[in-house]
Amino acid sequence: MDQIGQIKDIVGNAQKILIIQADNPDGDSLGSALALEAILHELGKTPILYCGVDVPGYLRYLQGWDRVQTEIPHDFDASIIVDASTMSLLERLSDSGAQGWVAAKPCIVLDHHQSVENVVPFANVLINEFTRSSAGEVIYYLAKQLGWPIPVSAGECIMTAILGDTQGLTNQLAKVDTYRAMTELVELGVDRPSLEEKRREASKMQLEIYKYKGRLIERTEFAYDGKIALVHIPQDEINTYSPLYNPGPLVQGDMLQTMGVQVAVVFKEYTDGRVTGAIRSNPGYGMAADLAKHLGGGGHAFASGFKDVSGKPFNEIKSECIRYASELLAKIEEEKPDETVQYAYQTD
Ligand SMILES: [Mn+2]
Repeated sequence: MDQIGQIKDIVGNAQKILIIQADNPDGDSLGSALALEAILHELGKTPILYCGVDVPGYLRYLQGWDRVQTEIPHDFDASIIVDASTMSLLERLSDSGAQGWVAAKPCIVLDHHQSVENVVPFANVLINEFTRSSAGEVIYYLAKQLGWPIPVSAGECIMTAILGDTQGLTNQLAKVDTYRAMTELVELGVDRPSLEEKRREASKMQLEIYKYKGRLIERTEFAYDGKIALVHIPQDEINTYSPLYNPGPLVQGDMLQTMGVQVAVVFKEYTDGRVTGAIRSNPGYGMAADLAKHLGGGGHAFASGFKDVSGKPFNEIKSECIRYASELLAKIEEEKPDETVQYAYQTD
């Protein structure tokens, strides 16, 4: 049986379906989960939402976010993991001891990530379409293919998922099919301007966050001729500011908007020795996935992340990050046609 047939079978035979988000909930993962919830509800199923990590504040404008529970229920017939296919992002699930429950029931994975290691070993169906902009887009086309109903509420969540991963349809993840899905969602009745307004309202800064942003900008370091921008956030600032606003998105866009900068890295250093890095790169410099992979993580060409739990000192991790990012940038520049050389050649 093909994957579509298998999905039909698993969903058809299940009543209670657990929808699982990985430990890094973003607009795509929450949007995908809520969209699936609405679709499954229309199909007469009983969907249950789970994420091991609390839904971040900036996503709490999406109706239904408060139905996401942080505990795995033991009573369900099948599960669907959205926007992740690696066990590295499902640590809360394995730590909770409930992984066995999930593995014992049929499990579907719906993802779109480029480089994936440590793939979910118990998935019965694993769909990882890396040509899709987002898990939301995967779900949209899957629902169409399966003839599943897409209520407007699901459409809003799918649009939110797509806009999240494509940064408002501005990055190269947005392809023809992405725009097609957006068009059809508008036809369905989804009102993008009102979604945008809710998003902006939910992501407004408190005054102290605005001032903290200034401090982060002042502390930003530059390497490799100003092409790499880095900022370091220690534990006490994570404690103080993270509950109010995620420090990464606070400055990373501005870092990339600084002339010359092609890649921006926001490090978080925890007192237990953990170091995480959020990596973003500019168009033409799609090296984020490669850099993250080298540092033990993964993701997309323009947005990725890693987590180092080896206990290595922060400065070592940072140096290695700068070294490898410089190497990747040098490689990209080597492959680009050199306009100054051509110009010199023509005038000679
Ligand atoms: Mn995604």
